[in-house]
Amino acid sequence: MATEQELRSLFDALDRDQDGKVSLNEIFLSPGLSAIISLETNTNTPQELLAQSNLEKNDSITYEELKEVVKKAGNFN
Ligand SMILES: [Ca+2]
Repeated sequence: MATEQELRSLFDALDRDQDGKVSLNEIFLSPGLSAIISLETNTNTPQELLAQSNLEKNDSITYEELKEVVKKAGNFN
C-alpha cells in the first residue's frame, strides 16, 4: 500500500534527472526502489510496468501513469 505522499517521493527518487518521467534506465539504476514499485503495481518487471501504463512504445512513465497502475493494482490509499 502506498499513499500519495509515499508514491510521490518514490517517484521523485527514481526520477534521477528530474524530467518528470521515470525511464526504463532510471528504474534499472535503482533496484531497491524498483522492487517496491513492483510490489505496489503487482508487476514483475519494469517492462511489464510500462506495458501496464499503456505505453508499450514509450520507455518512460509519468507520475500520473504510475499512480493509475498502483490504483488498478488496488494498492493506493
Ligand atoms: Ca527521468
